[in-house]
Amino acid sequence: MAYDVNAAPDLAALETSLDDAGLKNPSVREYVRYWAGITGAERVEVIGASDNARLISESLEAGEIWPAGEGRYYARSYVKDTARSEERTIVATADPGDKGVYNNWRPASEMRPLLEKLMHGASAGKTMYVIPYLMAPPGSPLEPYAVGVELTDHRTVALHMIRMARCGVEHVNNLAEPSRFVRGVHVTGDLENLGQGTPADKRYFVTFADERTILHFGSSYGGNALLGKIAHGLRQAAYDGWASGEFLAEQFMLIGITDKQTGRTWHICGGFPSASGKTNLAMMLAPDSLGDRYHVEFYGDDIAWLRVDPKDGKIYAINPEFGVFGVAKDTNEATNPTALRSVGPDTGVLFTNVAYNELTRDVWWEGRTPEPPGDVIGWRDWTGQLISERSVEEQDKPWAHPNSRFTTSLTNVPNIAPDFEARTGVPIDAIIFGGRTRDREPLVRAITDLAEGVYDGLTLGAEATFAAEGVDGQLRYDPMSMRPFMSYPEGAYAAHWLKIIGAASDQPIFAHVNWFQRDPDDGHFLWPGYRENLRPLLWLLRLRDGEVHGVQTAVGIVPTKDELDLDGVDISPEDLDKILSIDTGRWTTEMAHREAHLAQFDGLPEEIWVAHRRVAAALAAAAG
Ligand code: OXD
Ligand code: MN
Repeated sequence: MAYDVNAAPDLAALETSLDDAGLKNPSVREYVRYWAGITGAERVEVIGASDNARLISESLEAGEIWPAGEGRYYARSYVKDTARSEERTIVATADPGDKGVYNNWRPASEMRPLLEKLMHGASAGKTMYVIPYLMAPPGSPLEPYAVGVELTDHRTVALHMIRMARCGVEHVNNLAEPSRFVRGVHVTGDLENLGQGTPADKRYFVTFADERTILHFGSSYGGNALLGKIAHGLRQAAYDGWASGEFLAEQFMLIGITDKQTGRTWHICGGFPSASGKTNLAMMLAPDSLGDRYHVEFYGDDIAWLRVDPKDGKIYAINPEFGVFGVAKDTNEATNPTALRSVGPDTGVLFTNVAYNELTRDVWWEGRTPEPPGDVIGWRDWTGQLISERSVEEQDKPWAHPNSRFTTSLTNVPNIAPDFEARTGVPIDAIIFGGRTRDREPLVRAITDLAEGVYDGLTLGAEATFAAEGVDGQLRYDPMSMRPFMSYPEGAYAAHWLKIIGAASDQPIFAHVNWFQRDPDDGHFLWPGYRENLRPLLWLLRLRDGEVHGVQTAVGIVPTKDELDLDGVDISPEDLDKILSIDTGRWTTEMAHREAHLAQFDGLPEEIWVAHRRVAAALAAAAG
């Protein structure tokens, strides 16, 4: 590829900088030279975890971040740059056969020149940070898929990467194949002139999946800019897992549950569409009445890679990440005390777009406490406006952005599993799916058949704001919670799931869970949720172990009332009946929506259609 010497930084300085950092991998060096030339960055700096303290000081000094208490920091993003942009996110490859329903596929030959043009000279005057990283516990059998190098021209993005991934030159210096790493280039661009959300939008977030190259232009927000996380950890890894036939990469949380009496630990992973409580579940503590017996361990809240170990035929999962990029809104002592401990003093946490008090250095977000701080002196909202200067019309605007975040490393999570860095990952006993559904979905229904479990994942969804769109009760389907991260066609995706999980001689149990059923009359939640969610999970594990049997229904096995340990739970008998029963009428309506949803996917394996027809027939039989 051409190397634009004229636009490049001082070449001798570049080489010295790579030498000084001990960056030895010749392919990485070549890649850095190439992109320094394209982007025109003024200087290049290789960084790793050990640079954190220095980068924090520089960022504080430059006014890019502010102190938010002892060892805690705060940043604001540009006001039009606060979330992932699904419309501007593209998977580009050479093969039109890679086009799916959700992956926004475009030819790589069209996208590559476009991105290079947008990035040309776009980092002039800036430092390009070179961040070698690993998206896996070191030594993992999946390590060859986990090595990457992100180039970013934004220092706060570099600070996020240090928290979210294992970063340092050691991850690229001794590769068996020096050119085998994911190449990620992040160029912020002129945020104030990118036309975000307008027809003239200039942003592009492209994963060139068959080239293992990620080029993101036009945002410094986490999901668009931390390339190790979503672009590599999900889109690229899902594609690699499929192309190699070796593994699955999913937007899944991963937890362990230990029975302190027997010393046995089970592991559960699972997918939940956004705003369905995935992080709260992943960080859950045992309820007080079960705390003497059970301990819940945290592995990860957002991504799991799954493979079968040929030695014992079990499915093993890793969390490829090194941190949590959690939504701040509604995080409090009741919903997620673990998250609050994880962002306490000296955790190095980085808050983004929450409200900030410039005098006390405190932070606040909606739901942190029932009411915002009474004394507004010093408080600024996420846009930087003083609360005390808000006009009457502005009084009701949120103080924090609804997508405001905390970024903290796994080691800050108080109940992090002792073996979270296990080379092999941990064996999976159960795979669960759960949406936010106000009726129809029971508290838990277990599925013991693989194709039916995959079918359930493919028909996962969450209630959208259909009040506005007038399609009451219909889900926004989000297959396996991967809709925004799909990188190859859905039919092939389903087949790959059947192949990978089908190869395990020790099959996990599947389940669909729902914490969000409501009373149709007064709207109250029928199940208390949060820590109590451990109870249906314990039932599921006991079902897998043959200790309980539940009741077989058309859509899976549900617990009997006495099989659920409800000691200390405040729930009325009527509500309990409701969340353990199947509304055949509502389910029959849902089946028609599912059929239309699945029919979009070319080449969906026949096993999935068989599962669909079996459930439909069982519902018809139950309806009489
Ligand atoms: C997401 C995230 O956008 O994890 O899903 O940040
Ligand atoms: Mn996520």
